[in-house]
Amino acid sequence: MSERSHLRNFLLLWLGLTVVLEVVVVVILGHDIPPGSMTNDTRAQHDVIVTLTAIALPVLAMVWTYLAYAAVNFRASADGPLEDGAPDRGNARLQIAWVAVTACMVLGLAAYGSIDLLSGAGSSGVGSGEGPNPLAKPANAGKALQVQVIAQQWVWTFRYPAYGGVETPMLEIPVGTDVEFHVTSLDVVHSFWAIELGVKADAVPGADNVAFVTADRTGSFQVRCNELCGLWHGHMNTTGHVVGASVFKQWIGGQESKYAGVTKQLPPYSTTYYPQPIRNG
Ligand SMILES: [Cu+2]
Repeated sequence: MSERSHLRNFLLLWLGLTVVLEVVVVVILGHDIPPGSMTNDTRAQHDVIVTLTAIALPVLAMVWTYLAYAAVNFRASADGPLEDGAPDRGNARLQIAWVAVTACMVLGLAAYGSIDLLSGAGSSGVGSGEGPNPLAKPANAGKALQVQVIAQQWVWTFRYPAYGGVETPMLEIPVGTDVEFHVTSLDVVHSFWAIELGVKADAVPGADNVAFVTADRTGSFQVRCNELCGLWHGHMNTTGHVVGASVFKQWIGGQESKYAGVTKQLPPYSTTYYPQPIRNG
């Protein structure tokens, strides 16, 4: 077979596999690609992951197709070794095409990411901790419900400054409301990962790490520590809930009265806490 027919066959197989993969992975399974669609942050992350997957599939298909095509066609047989093709050294057309296509992909992705970052359109920082002064905020950030996430070896507690500074081991947030997490730690570095909310923010002692989220529907979500933080790191899990506004009001009222005695003993609400050794230092 001539080089030209090999090239044509390879391109046809590559195109075919790419179409099949794009249909199966992006069109049919795309909806189920994590992290789901519970919040504005997960929707933004989902769109990015699907886009990146769609771009990566042709590259994957090319590698797979070439490997399979070469294994089948370019192998020695019982009749003797296979005649090798001409070396591609100095093939300017191939080199230019290779550099141009990969450069377009990389620069295109850089533009896509930069535009999304600069416009901040609906992404609100896509769930990452942005430090004490977030650049990407929701439109009504001033009215967001503040929830302080306090990490320590090896439990999570959540403080609601708008409700008398009550601190509870449970995390509930109201649906359809902008929530402003203030993530911090009392001892070592942890990471607050609310999986189905699409929120992941480092919890650092003495730091106030802000992450926004707005949940679109009610349901539960997992909270895990995502930074190795000691012996029981793997045990640092809890389940949070997104609930209706009236359920939230009732719940937080219950927490306020349940923990009223404890709340009085707590240090005043602060966006940062310093562990004892640092204070002593
Ligand atoms: Cu931890």
